[in-house]
Amino acid sequence: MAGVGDSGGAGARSRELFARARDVIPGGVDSPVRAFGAVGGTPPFVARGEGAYVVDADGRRFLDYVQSWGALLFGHARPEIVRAAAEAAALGTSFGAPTEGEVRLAELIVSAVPSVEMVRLVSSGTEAAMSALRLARGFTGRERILKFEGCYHGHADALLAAAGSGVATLGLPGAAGVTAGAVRDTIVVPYNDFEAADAAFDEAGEQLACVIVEPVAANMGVVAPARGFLERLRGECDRLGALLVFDEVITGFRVAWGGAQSLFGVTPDLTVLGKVMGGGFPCAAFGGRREIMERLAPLGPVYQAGTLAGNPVAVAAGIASLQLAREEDPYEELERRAAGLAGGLQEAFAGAGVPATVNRVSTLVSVFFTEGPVTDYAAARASAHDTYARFFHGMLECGIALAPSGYEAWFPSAAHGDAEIDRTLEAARAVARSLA
Ligand code: KE4
Repeated sequence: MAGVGDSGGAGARSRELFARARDVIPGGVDSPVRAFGAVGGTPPFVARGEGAYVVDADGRRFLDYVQSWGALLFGHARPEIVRAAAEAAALGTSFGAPTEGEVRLAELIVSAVPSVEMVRLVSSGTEAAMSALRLARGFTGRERILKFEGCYHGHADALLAAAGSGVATLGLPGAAGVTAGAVRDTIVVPYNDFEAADAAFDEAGEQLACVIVEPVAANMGVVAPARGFLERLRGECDRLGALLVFDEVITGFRVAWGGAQSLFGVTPDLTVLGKVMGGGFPCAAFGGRREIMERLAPLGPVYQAGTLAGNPVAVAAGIASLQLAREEDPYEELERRAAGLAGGLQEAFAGAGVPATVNRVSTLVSVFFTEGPVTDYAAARASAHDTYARFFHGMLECGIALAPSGYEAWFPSAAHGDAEIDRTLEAARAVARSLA
């Protein structure tokens, strides 16, 4: 198996595939951030994954920190998850009828997430966030929503205002095709900005249906909630009769078994989930208090549906992923390694005299090339993303695949052992010196 070959770009097979892909798929990718737009070069096309590693179409092996954008808490192709999906598929891939697996996955989620009494399974985080928003509006009878600049909740129209992740990566104004009407009721303020949030609460008043927030921002890079910030949102929602929605698509089952809400002790009214709960398959969810969830069709008037919602193969993988999380309880070890990684990265940049801020919350890490601190989207945006691109390619040449954007998190999995962390830090020290 070839090692990492030439500098900075993909091998011949990936370049050939990318050329073919761009002929039939816009930008050659099925999700924009994968196209390397922010870092330049040609994306390696992945042929297979194994634990902490991926192997590309040219046989080059990379230590992978993308891990399907955080969906793989146990690394690529974890045998228990693969076996569960394969066995389920052999019994039929989709029925459009209720199945036992959906009940078991829903019971697992209810047992894990403090605020969730009932849950509805869907097929993507976007669908989960969009549906939670509609449910909040249906339950309260109100129309306005508050979101935070740099937070990303998928690509539903109302939530694409000032979004993070790929929208920020590509510097898109607010995503063309989104009508003024679609975002008219969306108020956007900076993350961690108490004054701006208070002003928004005063402006919206009792027109406010909900606040939707990433309890740990991970789509502007990783940014922790300021002390008291989540509590402020909780208190204001209670005062106004609005719902608090935590988007835990990334943090759910990633930062703790009970998600960020269990870490910070703030209980939302609705929770959006995805990624880890699907084990790498299209399976997401939204859930919350029974009185809210029972407004959903077929019980209530808020409509939401999906042909492949609760798909038996995806659900089998999700159950396997969550059973591993509950039985192996990887969080303490994951956090120890993430802390070692973050500390080592900060030392590498300091040692090379490169201005950098490494943010870590629990098991989530990201690097900003700025003196810092980075506590909101403006600071994340002001960091040197050209330097991030150089760092990205330097690490890729060392066989380490990071997110091709400075607005994303690093997702070390349970398969990233001490050897992987040490190898990452050795490479980071070398690349940091090349940045100075
Ligand atoms: P999906 O529709 O991509 O499954 O989930 C949307 C979503 C919702 N909420 C949060 C907090 C999210 O992070 C996401 C999606 N995450 C991005 C990566 N930061 C997905 C990667 C991509 O767009 O390709």
